[in-house]
Amino acid sequence: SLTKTERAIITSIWDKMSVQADAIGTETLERLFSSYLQTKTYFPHFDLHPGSPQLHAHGSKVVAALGDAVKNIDNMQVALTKLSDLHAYVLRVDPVNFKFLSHCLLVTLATHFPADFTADVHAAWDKFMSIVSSILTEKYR
Ligand code: ZNH
Repeated sequence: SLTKTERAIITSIWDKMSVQADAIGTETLERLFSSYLQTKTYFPHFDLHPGSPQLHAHGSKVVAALGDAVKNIDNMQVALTKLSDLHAYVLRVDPVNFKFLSHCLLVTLATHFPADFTADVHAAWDKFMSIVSSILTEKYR
């Protein structure tokens, strides 16, 4: 689980990214769909061209969900229950894709906040995203 220092790092980066949630979520998805083409297969009903309204809307939702996790950092499992059910039972996203999405978010954070993105910040966010990802994939058979 996350140390006190890691929690502080995650919260402080969240404060910066929350005010540009749309831009960060959209860029994360643009990077995901251009680097890991197979991830597009989960969104046959979306217009996935860079900057599309659906990309913006979905990117904002994903970042908002990360915000819920940050705000409930001591109780993430409970906060993410509904999303965990959705990904496991309805969407059935192959867990490997969570690693790709996490990577794309980290790259996006690094480009938006270059001065903040130290090795410690990188490591804390990597750990946070792997905890969120394991909660979202833990109900898979
Ligand atoms: Zn997911 C959906 C989050 C990952 C795919 N998602 C979703 C949502 C959210 C999320 C919030 C919305 C829900 C509602 O509406 O209710 N995700 C998330 C997160 C993550 C994720 C946080 C990580 C960390 N996903 C993911 C992946 C994938 C996905 C990796 C693949 C690739 N999702 C998805 C889909 C959907 C979702 C497909 C649905 C969409 C629509 O709208 O249709």
